Amino acid sequence: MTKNIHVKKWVDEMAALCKPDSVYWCDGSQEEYDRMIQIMIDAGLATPLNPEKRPGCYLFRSHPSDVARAEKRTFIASKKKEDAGPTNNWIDPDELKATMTALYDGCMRGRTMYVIPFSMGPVGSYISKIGVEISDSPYVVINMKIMTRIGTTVLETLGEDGEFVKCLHSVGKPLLDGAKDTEWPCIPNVDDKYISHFPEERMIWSIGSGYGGNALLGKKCFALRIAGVQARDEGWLAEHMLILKLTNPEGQSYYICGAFPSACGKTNLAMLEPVFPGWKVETIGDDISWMKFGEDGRLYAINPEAGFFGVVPGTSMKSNPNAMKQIQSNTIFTNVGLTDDGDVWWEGSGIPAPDHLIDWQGNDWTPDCGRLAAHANARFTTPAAQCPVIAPEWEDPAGVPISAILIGGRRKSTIPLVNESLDWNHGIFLGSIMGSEITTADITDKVGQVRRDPFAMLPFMGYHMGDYLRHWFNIGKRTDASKLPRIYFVNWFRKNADDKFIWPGFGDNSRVLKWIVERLSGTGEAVETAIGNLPAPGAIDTSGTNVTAEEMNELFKIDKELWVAEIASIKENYRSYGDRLPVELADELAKLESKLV
Ligand code: SAT
Ligand code: MN
Repeated sequence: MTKNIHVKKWVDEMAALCKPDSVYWCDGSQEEYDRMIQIMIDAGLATPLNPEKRPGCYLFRSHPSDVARAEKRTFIASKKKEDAGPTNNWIDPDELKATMTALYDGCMRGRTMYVIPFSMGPVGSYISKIGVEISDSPYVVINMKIMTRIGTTVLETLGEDGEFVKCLHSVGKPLLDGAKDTEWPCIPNVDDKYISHFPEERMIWSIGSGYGGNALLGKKCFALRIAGVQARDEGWLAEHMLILKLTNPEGQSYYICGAFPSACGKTNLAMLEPVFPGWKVETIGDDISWMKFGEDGRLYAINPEAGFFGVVPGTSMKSNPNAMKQIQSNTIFTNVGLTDDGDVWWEGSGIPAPDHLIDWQGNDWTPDCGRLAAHANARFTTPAAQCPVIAPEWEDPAGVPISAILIGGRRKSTIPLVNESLDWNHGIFLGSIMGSEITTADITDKVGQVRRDPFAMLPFMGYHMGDYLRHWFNIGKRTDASKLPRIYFVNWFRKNADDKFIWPGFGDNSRVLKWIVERLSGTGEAVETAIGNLPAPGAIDTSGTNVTAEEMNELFKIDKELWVAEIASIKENYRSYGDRLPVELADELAKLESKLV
């Protein structure tokens, strides 16, 4: 329970609406975590893994309809439609509340309502913020315990009058007449799920899904969409970025953020093993960065999360040896294969497939059965503290000073391996044109076109994208230009004429990081071009790779024809911002056009 009358009043109101059998206030203890797991083992929803192979690990299988973020069902219900902007789904907040109140009425019958006080960021840090999630899912409780800091200490920090973000979540499946869960509870019909944000009220309402960002409301819903609005109003940045610490052989450390869309290897980059002796990468965060100005005028970042919710398929000793070690214990696996000896297996693990396993849908699986053992969006939830290369200062409440920001999507052409922005405004321009080519996996007729994903925030914007980019320009005006991080546009995914990746990626990306750090310290060589500063020939060390000088030229080739088409496509995208397009962006585009054409 709490002394905070606002929390108490809200919990009472939501209990009256959702009508749970009981209300339970989470204390955040290990004993409580174990009890939640036991409830789910007893219900057949959790499978303990073999303690000799994966101590403290459990496997869950979600409903096949509930395996990823539901973007179509994600709403920004600002009071005015134009404040949600062209990239968001909008419903009038009063109308949405009426619809959802009807859905919430009695939705927790037969269940326990868990009250989860949580802190995004180290408890008490000046950059941290507090939320309270109400949920009827013990799976949410255990995941929130790993992903955030939960429990009694958070309520104590909140005090009698502290501010908090209200996060209401229900799987939307009451247990009537003593019914028990027999499978993953959710609302199977996608169109009946809602993940709703009320930015002016700093409130989140979610119903119908128990998976990932739809249900762990501290993550994308709070730490990006709602915190984005708070950051705009309060003068800081809430970004979809990893945070890493790179130390050179001279012992100098640099803190670098990186914005990449989901499934572009952010977690891998955050714990990369550099190929050069004496260089070291340590991890601060793998997904979200909150940055505020310190007294010295520099931007300081914290990782608001306490765990990693990473994509499992493709994680291997080659792509991410540190994550492989990290998920050896105390980890929750969702939607991977279960081997006959009680371990987990997934595609792209680099481990030969066993002759038989139980797949993510609970069916017998053999290597020739033609189905995936693990769902493509299967996830691990694992404590950040367990990462073998976690930086000792990862929980420093003061944050870490950021020297550079990487940005990048998946582009098979046009965008070079790395491009240093000329200044802050040019960097924001590059951030605004980030994106990935639409692939056949996206099921639309726009295959091959670029979906612009500014700063990888497209699915995570809590307000108008044009206002968001304007906010970046405003941030730049608040300090000396020399104190702002430098912005680097990277692209690991450029392909050759045979449709093969030219750059090896993974650990070899440290070659690009090395050049960036050399630029920061003043030794790295660059040539200024129409699109930005590119590494001078030979400035990126490729010794020990198979990448030829010719391929390096290809990776940095500025193809005028492709850029003309690019500019036309950027213009079309900018038109969607209407009169909220920051004038600085139009200026940067005009400058680029005049330099190129
Ligand atoms: O499910 S989450 O939104 O938390 C993860 C992701 O899609 O990036
Ligand atoms: Mn993400």
